[in-house]
Amino acid sequence: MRIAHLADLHLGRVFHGISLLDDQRHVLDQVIALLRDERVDVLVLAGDLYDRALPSADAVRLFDETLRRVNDLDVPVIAIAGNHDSADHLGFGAWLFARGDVYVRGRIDADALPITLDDDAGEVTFYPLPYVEPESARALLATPDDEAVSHRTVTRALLDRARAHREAHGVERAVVVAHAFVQGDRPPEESKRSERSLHLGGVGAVPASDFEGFQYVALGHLHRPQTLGSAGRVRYSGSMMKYSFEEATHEKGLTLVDLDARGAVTISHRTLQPKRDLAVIAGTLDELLKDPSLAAVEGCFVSATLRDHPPPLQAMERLRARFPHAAELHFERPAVTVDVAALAGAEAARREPEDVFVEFMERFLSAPPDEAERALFRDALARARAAEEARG
Ligand SMILES: [Mn+2]
Repeated sequence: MRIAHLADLHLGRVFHGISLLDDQRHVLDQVIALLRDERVDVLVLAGDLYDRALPSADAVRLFDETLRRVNDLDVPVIAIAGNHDSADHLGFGAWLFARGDVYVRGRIDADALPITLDDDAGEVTFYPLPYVEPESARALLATPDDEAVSHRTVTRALLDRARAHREAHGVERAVVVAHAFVQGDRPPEESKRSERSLHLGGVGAVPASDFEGFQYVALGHLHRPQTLGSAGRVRYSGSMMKYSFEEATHEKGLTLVDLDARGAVTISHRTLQPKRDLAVIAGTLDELLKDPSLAAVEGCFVSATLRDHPPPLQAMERLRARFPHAAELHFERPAVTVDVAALAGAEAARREPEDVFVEFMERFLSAPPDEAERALFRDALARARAAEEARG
């Protein structure tokens, strides 16, 4: 059986105020082509299908359209909720969709039943572990009130349930689909910005060894594609696209898993090309606007760090003349320390405000303000004082 493992679609994501819907459609087109050309038997979506619990109408339409296109290829879909999804919204009509080979698992209650598909060698059973807040799993797991429930205890309970089912039904080939923060031997490099705080202080982590004994574990949540554990059967496909500048160097894609008759797996990563890639650039504004080697990233979402000193005026506007999708702008500060507390403290109160201003400018910009800047400051000061007096 050939499984396509895709995760963290985050449909409807807005990136620095820009809708990514067209970019997402562009990548999903490639997913559809891949399912067809690579003769995939089942598509697994390991959570965070949507970016928000209440996705926009456009995002819902894109997912609906995608399901239809996959269904037209006669490829079954197994999808679980991630921490960005609403389990109940995602679970709507799931019992009905199952009749069309679309198996959606939102909640972890009795509805989160395993799914069994056939290939020439027999049956393969998929155990869905949708994301769940530990506290809301308390009743279901019958945890005593005085006992803490963690992501790990919930995951272990659900895996126990899967193992019990497997034993009772003599399941030989079993695949787990989960959305969780799973840790291998080494702590994963992961962008914190692109994830909600699922694992503050490592509390939410589940060791990869908890998943032992299954033929494959299709994970979602961490955005960097990575295989955990020595056996190579526990894997994050990574997110469908780059969703933060920390992911700029990731190679996004989906994982193809070939599960043979005896339950051995062969894994390969298939790259998905973004419509607009992400680029992180640095230099003076002039360099960035003229450097011919940056022609390749003109169409990218750009995060720029400017080394100009002092920072240039209207920097973003000027940057966008060449990089229309410039999204982030940082200014590299020279290595000076400004003791703001001292400048604003009791000693400063005894000095002339303009002298404090000059000192601040000297330290911060390594040059004293010119006459025009001094005039601007005096004007601002006069207006601030007038406003203060008016208030009485
Ligand atoms: Mn997630």
